[in-house]
Amino acid sequence: MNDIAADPSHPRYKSLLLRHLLEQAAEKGMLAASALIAHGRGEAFDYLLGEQTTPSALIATQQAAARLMSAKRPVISLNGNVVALAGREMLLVANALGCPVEINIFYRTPERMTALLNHLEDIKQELNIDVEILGANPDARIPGLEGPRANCTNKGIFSSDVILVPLEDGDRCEALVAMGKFVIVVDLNPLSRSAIMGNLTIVDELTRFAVNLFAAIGEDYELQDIDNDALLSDAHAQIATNATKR
Ligand code: PTJ
Repeated sequence: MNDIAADPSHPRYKSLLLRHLLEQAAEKGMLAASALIAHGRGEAFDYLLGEQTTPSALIATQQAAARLMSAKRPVISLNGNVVALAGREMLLVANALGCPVEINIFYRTPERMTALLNHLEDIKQELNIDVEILGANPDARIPGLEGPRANCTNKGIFSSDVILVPLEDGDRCEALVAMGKFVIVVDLNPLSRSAIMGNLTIVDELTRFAVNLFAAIGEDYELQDIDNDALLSDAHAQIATNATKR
């Protein structure tokens, strides 16, 4: 690890650490070429949100936990950035829920799939947990999408009723909603198509969300009717307040 990323007293320590995790993942061949651009866009929105979980994002996270716990066939969809930044927490959540995770990447290559599977298997061994990792052998397709990004597994994404899709592409999010699934999105950009298309959108940084979600699993949060537009409006208002503060 470089010196700055290793120094917790640095004011930008958390941000540098996440960048460093992505650098390491890129070296292992886990990431899409545009992964760092996507992360940079997220960072920009996180600045505007104040780099902390808003009260409304925390409530949305607790609702995500309640939805996942009450689902018949929950699944967590993982892409390169998510595995790199929060693979460990996502596996812990899946273990607590007793559900599979599915690697479902936008820029699909066999080499990336292998690198991501190996990384998750290493975490599983380290944690000594038994979570099913799907995605290596897709046998179903998401209707309405072209090309490899439609690939999924019948056992996982295809037959799920509630799906957690952090940092999802807007088209695929829309296609999953059209399949009748309850789609939980995590995206720092409240203006993104995924954020708007999802049934429940958590506008928060992925690693903060992952810690909060794990803490909420097993708690007794009552399922509420979700007004996703109101959650997005809260995020817009937070950004507007922060942007006009100085
Ligand atoms: O691994 P792959 O092939 O599936 O590709 C993954 C990426 C993320 C590269 C791909 O899905 C992509 O290009 O995504 P987009 O369309 O750039 O969207 C990423 C969204 O995630 C943007 O709206 C960012 O604001 C948001 N984002 C980025 N980093 C974070 C984030 N949201 C929460 N936490 C983050 N750390």
